[in-house]
Amino acid sequence: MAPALLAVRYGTLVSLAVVLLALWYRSPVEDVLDERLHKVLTSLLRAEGKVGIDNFDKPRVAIGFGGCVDIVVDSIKLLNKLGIRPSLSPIHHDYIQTEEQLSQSFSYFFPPGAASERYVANNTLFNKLVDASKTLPGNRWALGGNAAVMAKRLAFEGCDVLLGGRFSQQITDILSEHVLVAGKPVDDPDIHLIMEYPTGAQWGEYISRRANRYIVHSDKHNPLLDSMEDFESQLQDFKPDLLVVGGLQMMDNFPFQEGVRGTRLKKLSNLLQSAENSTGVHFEMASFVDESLMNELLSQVMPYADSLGMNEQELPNLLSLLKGKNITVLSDPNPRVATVLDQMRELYRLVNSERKLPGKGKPLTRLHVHTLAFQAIIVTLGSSWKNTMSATAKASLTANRHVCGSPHINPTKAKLIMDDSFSISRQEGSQRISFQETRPVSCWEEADYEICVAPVLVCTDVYQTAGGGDNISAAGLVLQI
Ligand SMILES: *[C@@H]1O[C@H](CO)[C@@H](O)[C@H](O)[C@H]1NC(C)=O
Ligand SMILES: *[C@@H]1O[C@H](CO)[C@@H](O)[C@H](O)[C@H]1NC(C)=O
Ligand SMILES: *[C@@H]1O[C@H](CO)[C@@H](O)[C@H](O)[C@H]1NC(C)=O
Ligand SMILES: CC(=O)N[C@H]1CO[C@H](CO)[C@@H](O)[C@@H]1O
Repeated sequence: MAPALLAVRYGTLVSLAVVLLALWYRSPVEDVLDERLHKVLTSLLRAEGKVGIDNFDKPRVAIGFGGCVDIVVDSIKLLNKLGIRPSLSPIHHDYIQTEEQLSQSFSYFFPPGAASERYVANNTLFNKLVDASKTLPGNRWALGGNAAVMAKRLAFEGCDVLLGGRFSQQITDILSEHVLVAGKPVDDPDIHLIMEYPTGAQWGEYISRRANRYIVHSDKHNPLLDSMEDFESQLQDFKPDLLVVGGLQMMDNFPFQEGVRGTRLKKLSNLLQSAENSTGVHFEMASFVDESLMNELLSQVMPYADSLGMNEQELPNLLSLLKGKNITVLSDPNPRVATVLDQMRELYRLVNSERKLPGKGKPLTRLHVHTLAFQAIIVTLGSSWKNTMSATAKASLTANRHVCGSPHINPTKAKLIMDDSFSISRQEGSQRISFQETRPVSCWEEADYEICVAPVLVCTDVYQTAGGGDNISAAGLVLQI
């Protein structure tokens, strides 16, 4: 027998032995779970594939504002390198000025695994953090910022995209291959430091309950929305089907000169109000803690959005503020479906009853909430948003693709954490929907809207959590325009 053939034969025998061994070690329970996962994945892919993008009449999306370069590091390695110790008194700070405050703030968000983003009002400290990150093994650089990430995702999904933001010449050149950039290049682009951690990471006594990130930045361009003028001047010619606003959390706790923030938001408000009726407006929420900023957004920006996107932290925060209560800094990072749906209904109702009044903006017709375990979208019946079921499936698949860092979903790196059935409300006697593997997206109608809920195949081998919401929201929007 030729040696090559022998080698092949031998190889086959070895792999057969490996397969047999693997089978030997597998428990029947695992097999059932795997089969379930496979079915859910196949069904979600089918639901996603039901509708596509028309390549001859691509959706046109304009997105503001800003962008940055992200430096992504392992948070614990970075803190250890700088000798920043866990704090025994976890405290939430609106912004960060000292290493001690950073430690207290990180100690507050890390154990529950809640996403958080803070302004650093100390250049020395911020530069020290970034310099240490640059030499930390395993660090990587990426294009960041809500608007830029959403722009990239929408372009990738086949849309024509106009992006308002200021980047270095090099990044502008790279971006320009896919999206039209409105905003002059800058020499010193804003940097965001993304401190990631996996589930079960340990820092002193603290252990993270889920994978997430803590972001710090010290932006100079983004808070001023300084690409707005260039963006506005190109908007008329671009004629978008959809106008997306995100990245406004960069204004949170930024030391503006008296009156500047108000002036910029007023300008943005006028821009949104002058959008054509046929242009949908989507506002992507973020981690806001500055109550006066949030109130300004509530009066200047949100009323002119047809659609809102947010995560499980941002939803209760916005709701609380709308009900005249305090900002909620930290909420349950793993809420149940019933809880989130109740909050979504309440938000939808509150916003729309307010907007019915003359001069209070347009009706809210779409609300997308992304959580770790599931995606939920509410769309007003008869509105122009299409394909809600497929959009929810796509959002769910994108969550896995993003966090695992791969467009191909590997079922061995995924798990379902949503229960076998869920109650559609916390109200007693509410209907329960049991989750069908072959039809994982559940959609039903209530009042004047449709709700769709899809489970997420949660990625168990985390590559990156930051930017997840943006990628997911963008993926949800793309099939609905
Ligand atoms: C800013 O950070 C540096 C480095 O941690 C620190 O030495 C300095 O005291 C901080 N400044 C203020 C005003 O807190
Ligand atoms: C847009 O809608 C508003 C309010 O419904 C209406 O007054 C206005 O005429 C519309 N504009 C166009 C160009 O259709
Ligand atoms: C909640 O509101 C009260 C009164 O307006 C204020 O004193 C308090 O600091 C607020 N708490 C938080 C966490 O913002
Ligand atoms: C952080 C980030 O940008 N993640 C992904 C979002 O989607 C784009 C476009 O598909 C990917 O290239 C990014 O890796």
